[in-house]
Amino acid sequence: MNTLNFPTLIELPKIIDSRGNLSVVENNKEIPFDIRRVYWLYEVPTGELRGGHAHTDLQQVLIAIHGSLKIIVDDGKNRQTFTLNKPNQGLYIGNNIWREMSDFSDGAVCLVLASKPYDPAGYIRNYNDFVDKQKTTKI
Ligand code: T46
Repeated sequence: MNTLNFPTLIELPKIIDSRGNLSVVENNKEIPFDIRRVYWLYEVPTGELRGGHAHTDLQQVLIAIHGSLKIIVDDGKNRQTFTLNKPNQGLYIGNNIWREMSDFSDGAVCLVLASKPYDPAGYIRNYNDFVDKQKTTKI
């Protein structure tokens, strides 16, 4: 399975129509994995932070289907902040990436497409542990 190294933006189809626009994704087409789980973040209070963890074996694509949010992604060496604010753009996040979400706009909805079912044991929740693990992980 193709696993990209650092998070990257994916442009999604936007089918423009006078009746309203439509975007679509399919497994292994726009989304580089089989979608096994879908969840969404919404009604996030102003100033609230989410994330603050990494996954050893989980690929995800985040789409701000309404409003906007910021997301910091970090592989233990490099750190980048993305702003998600288009319903036809997704952020692909592969394995072993720390993520922190903030600055949710009022009414923002973030859809997340995930490659695996929910597994609480698959989270690394301490940043120093994550960085230490990255130093010993072969790429
Ligand atoms: C991630 C970012 C983008 C479930 O029961 N099933 C699920 O599939 C998920 C994702 C969460 N939960 C429960 C576990 C917690 O009791 O929902 C609660 C909130 O989860 P969490 O604090 O992990 O939510 P976020 O927004 O900090 O992180 C989530 C994902 O967990 C994480 O994988 O990458 O969104």
